[in-house]
Amino acid sequence: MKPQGQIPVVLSIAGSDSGGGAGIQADLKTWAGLGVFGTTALTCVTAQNPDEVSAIHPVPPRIVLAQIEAVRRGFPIAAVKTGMLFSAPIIQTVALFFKRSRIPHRVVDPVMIATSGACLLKPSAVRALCDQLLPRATVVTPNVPEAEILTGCALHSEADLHKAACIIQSRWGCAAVVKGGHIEGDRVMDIIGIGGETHTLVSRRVAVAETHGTGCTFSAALTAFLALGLPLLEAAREAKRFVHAALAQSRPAGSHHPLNFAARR
Ligand code: PXL
Repeated sequence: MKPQGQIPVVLSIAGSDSGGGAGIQADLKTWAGLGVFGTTALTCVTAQNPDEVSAIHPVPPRIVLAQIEAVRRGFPIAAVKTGMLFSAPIIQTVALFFKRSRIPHRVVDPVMIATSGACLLKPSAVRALCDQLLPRATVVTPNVPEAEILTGCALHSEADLHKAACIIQSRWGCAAVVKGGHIEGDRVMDIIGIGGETHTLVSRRVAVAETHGTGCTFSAALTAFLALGLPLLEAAREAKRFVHAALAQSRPAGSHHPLNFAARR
């Protein structure tokens, strides 16, 4: 049967991961299976595989803007996500776009450090992220180390994650999904702060050798489900289910274990 009607268009403003597991590549692979049409504005070219980032080449902010504007002129963008933004001038460019464009769903994945340890956001750009982008986000999706930097609090427990989700909501007026994967335990708790309340999403921890790209994939899936019309809490629940299946059904690729973007949920 031929699908009917319009397909929602989504935009990723993020970096390229030559290893194919994270960044723009993860976003497009996620979106291909979820029934949305993915478009991109590349912020950085990175040379990397899951073990190392060996080079980062930022794209000039005017070229980032030109990509965004070309997509905007061509398509009605239902939802946008940001990933690796790297520098304050790129963040300023994206923040201005958020301010002017009024796209209904704006997901900010505050990417700072790769799982391999490489720095994906210059320390000097954290202020621009907080002051210019977060106030214009609908939802921000930090992991534990990112939430610690955003809130200035050490996070060790589920109660700490709830506290962080509350702080983010009240400080920047956006919803928050604080992902608890870095906190040890056989279950993974993600805390959603929305409308002044917090909710807990729980999944069984998958014993895996590699988690490279899980953050990008979660925020991409969240963006897709928002574009498809799900309310935020439901969209986050479905996005978590997507990442869990992609981890649980991972297949080896050489010595690596990339996410299975075509996993059955
Ligand atoms: O997962 C964060 C991330 C985002 N964007 C790019 C990356 C990574 C992690 O490696 O490479 C381009």
